[in-house]
Amino acid sequence: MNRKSILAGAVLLSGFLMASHAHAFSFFKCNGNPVVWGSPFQMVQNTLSIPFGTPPESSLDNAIGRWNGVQGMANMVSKAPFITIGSDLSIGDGQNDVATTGRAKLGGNSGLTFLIHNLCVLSSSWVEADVAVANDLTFGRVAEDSLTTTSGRSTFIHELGHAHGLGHAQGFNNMRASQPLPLVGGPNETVDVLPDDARAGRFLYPTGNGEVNLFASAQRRTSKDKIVLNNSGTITVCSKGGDTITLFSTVGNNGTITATQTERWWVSTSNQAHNGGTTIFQWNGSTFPANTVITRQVTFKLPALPVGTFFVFHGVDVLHEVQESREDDNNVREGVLLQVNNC
Ligand SMILES: [Ca+2]
Ligand SMILES: [Ca+2]
Ligand SMILES: [Ca+2]
Ligand SMILES: [Zn+2]
Repeated sequence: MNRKSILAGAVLLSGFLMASHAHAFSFFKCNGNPVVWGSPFQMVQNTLSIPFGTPPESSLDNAIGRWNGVQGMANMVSKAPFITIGSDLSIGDGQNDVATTGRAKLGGNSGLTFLIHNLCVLSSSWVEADVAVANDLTFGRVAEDSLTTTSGRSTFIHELGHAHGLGHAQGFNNMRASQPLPLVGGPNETVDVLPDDARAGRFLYPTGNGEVNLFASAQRRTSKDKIVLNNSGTITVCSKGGDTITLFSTVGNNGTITATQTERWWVSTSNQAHNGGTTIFQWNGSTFPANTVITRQVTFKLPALPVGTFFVFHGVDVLHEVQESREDDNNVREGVLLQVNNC
């Protein structure tokens, strides 16, 4: 006998209580035991709504790859070698469907995951997870210095978190109940599993392996639990140098190991100067504990700079002191411009 649980935005209908672990992440529990998949599960792609070779497919593939990329967490999710072509995903057919569909069918949500579990006796496990994402979202790359509430990439990573058995948790993470979801920096993929999400995955599906990774982000979580840009607008300064500026700066550690390294802030007329540029400040020896996201206000005096308009970058481990699982998320373009006037 199976029971249905529906995870919908912030609405939860379930036979189980959600358990919060230590700080933030949450998961389903049966008789004190986490409800998990007994073995890896396959998602069946609906190619009518997620055609091969399209941005929705790359968003889905990215979400699968990012969850499986968490070291210390077993690879649980993959795509089935077969597809469906019907217009609706069927719930309760024992097959894990994934599709995009009209938002109205999702109760106005960006995504919905329908989870079915075995009857809870002493423990229980998942038997079906159907994932649907609204087809009015945008599925392309999300700019690191933006705030988006319409990203299919972010939504897929969130819904696949539910498919693993995670509930909502409010933090600088993908399992937040509401958009925007935070991003990592870098010129490549900006949607990734964030520290609290990774910790949850390692808790439910542990392999015992460790991971080393830091990243920079152009977003922060405020004391009122909003995700906002660290910096925005234009800061005007004098070319002779000496002006003091203050920047919010976010570093996350989604690995399992505390890392100490060197951070740098720099400017460039290029918006793709993720390396190089003109250094405006460097900070040696800052430490970031495992599974944390830390935002600080950093205040420093500017050097003399040429007249012009510059993009502002912030990087972590800029001296390559730490070998990481991902190096392409270390340097972020902040959402602010520096206007240097002749004076
Ligand atoms: Ca199904
Ligand atoms: Ca590194
Ligand atoms: Ca990194
Ligand atoms: Zn959700």
